[in-house]
Amino acid sequence: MRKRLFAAFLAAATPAAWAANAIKDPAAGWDRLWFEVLVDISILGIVFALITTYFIIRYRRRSADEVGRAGKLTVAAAVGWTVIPMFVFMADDFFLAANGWQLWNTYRQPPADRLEIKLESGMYSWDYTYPNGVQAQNVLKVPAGKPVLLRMTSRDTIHSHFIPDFRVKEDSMPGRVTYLWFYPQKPGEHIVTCAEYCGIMHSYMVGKVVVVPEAEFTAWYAQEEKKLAEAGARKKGV
Ligand SMILES: [Cu+2]
Repeated sequence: MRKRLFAAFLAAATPAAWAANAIKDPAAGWDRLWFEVLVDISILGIVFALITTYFIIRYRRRSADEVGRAGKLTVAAAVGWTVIPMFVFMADDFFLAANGWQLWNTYRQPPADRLEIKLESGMYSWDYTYPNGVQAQNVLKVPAGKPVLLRMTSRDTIHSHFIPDFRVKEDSMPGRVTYLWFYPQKPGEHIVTCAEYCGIMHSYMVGKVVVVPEAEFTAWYAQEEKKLAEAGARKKGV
């Protein structure tokens, strides 16, 4: 565990490695950034707590009738005590913000080799359309090992497609096409939920991403395509 944390910390310390990883897997990038936030606020918190503790002990009242005799701070000292801690905080804030910005920009350039699926959200369901025309509601089946991009819009109000396990969330709204992408690496199920209050049934607007081995996906995909073609032919009366 400690080894893994240390490895994550080292990876976080090199922005180039960070950006390269983010392209492969945005979730890992966001996790690393969050880890960095935790490390930074812990260090800052401990440093400030130690300084405060030292002052409390050093300048404590030693007898009941002791009167303080602190001299007045010079202007330079007063400014120093205000500005230096402020810059320590701000430097870290800017550092984290810059890393977040870099990660976001990298994330907004999805890999070319991807499965692109259309999503129309509506009160209260997620309606997916695969490149071959196959449609699915609330359950998005995808192959393991391939980045998946959702091109999203909405037929009624603003929804937000949130997949916590993949650390991605993006609004879908009428009259506009937005996107998000994620990288499912191994088979499993991941919850999808609406993260934008969209009406009284908002909390029931859940679905899931089902990641299956590539061969299983390919077979399912072809079978669904065949069913779709057959249904189309029946409609035409062929
Ligand atoms: Cu919704």
